[in-house]
Amino acid sequence: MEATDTVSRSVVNVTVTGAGGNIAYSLLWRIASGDVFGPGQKVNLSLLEIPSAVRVAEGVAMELADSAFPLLNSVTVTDDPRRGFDGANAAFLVGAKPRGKGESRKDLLTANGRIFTEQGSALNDAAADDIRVLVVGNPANTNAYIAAKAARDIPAERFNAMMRLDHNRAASQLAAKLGAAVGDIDGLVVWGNHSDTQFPDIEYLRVAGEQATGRVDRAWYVDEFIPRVAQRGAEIISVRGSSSAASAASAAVDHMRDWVQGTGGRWTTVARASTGEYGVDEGLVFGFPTVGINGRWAVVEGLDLTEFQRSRINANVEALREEAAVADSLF
Ligand code: NAX
Repeated sequence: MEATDTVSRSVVNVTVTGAGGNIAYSLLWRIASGDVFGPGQKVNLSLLEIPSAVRVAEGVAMELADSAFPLLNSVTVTDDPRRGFDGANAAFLVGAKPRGKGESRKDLLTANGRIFTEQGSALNDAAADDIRVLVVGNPANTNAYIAAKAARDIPAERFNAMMRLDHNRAASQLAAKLGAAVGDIDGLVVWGNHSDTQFPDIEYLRVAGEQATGRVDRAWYVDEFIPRVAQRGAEIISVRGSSSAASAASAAVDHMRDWVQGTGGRWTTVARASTGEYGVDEGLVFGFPTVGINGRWAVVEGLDLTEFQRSRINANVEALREEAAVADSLF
């Protein structure tokens, strides 16, 4: 079945995990209002939670009903992954186990490895052929790597990790710095991992169609912009008192909408399994410059890389290689 089929179905089946959490509380309303699949597309929502939070998800489902969305065909709540992903055309994997006090990165990967193995396997058994999976829960890149591995019959390219929030943060910072409209920013990419090593890259930046890299002060770019984008999540926590939720949901909407409906030639950042592009190890879920065409992603290829770019990209390859090695050793 062709990937573009999703938009032509009479009803699209959409699963959201972590449905009782903060991001879902914003994301579900945007899906139900038509922001992802279009203003004429009906949706069935399946809310997947862990048993202790099913009651919360049921309350969320009640509020969705009270919102009387004309496009919302049905809402179901479950703690059974196979039921939750039954017939799914799109899945937002938002729920994950956060790092507890004193837990190492390996502990975090182990706990999430279990969740994403189970969900990958359930997707494999239950989802529709045109399934698109967006992993939001952290560590997003490696969780997507694990889920893709567990879903043996689903092509790995159908598992993405979300780096659109990093991309949107970078675009917004650049627009403010250059006095430009954020909608005029293009040619931007955030390479690598959704973590501190991520590399927001302005080497190909265009503003309103014009090459604009030279308009950005190099010292600001290296010393302020890159670390600010990479640490924006921590900055939001320190100011707001809790982690990014509405902006993360908005980025998830942007990502899935562009996957289904295309980017009209504009670049975005998509983290998905490398097929060896730019020397990135095959299989690592890596943020690349990407365009969306006819329901599919295409990595922007053939870009020349400077030494600076190469070293930043390599730092991400090494970090993701280490995470993948831990994940591989667990299963
Ligand atoms: P919350 O703690 O508010 O909600 C998470 C929900 O997931 C909880 O209701 C929990 O019961 C549920 N859950 C846990 N394990 C589950 C499982 N196995 N199946 C189904 N549901 C499960 O977190 P929230 O603020 O919504 O954030 C969710 C995830 O997004 C976190 O892992 C967070 O780190 C990650 N983020 C990722 C971002 C990205 O750019 N990729 C940015 C925002 C956010 O930090």
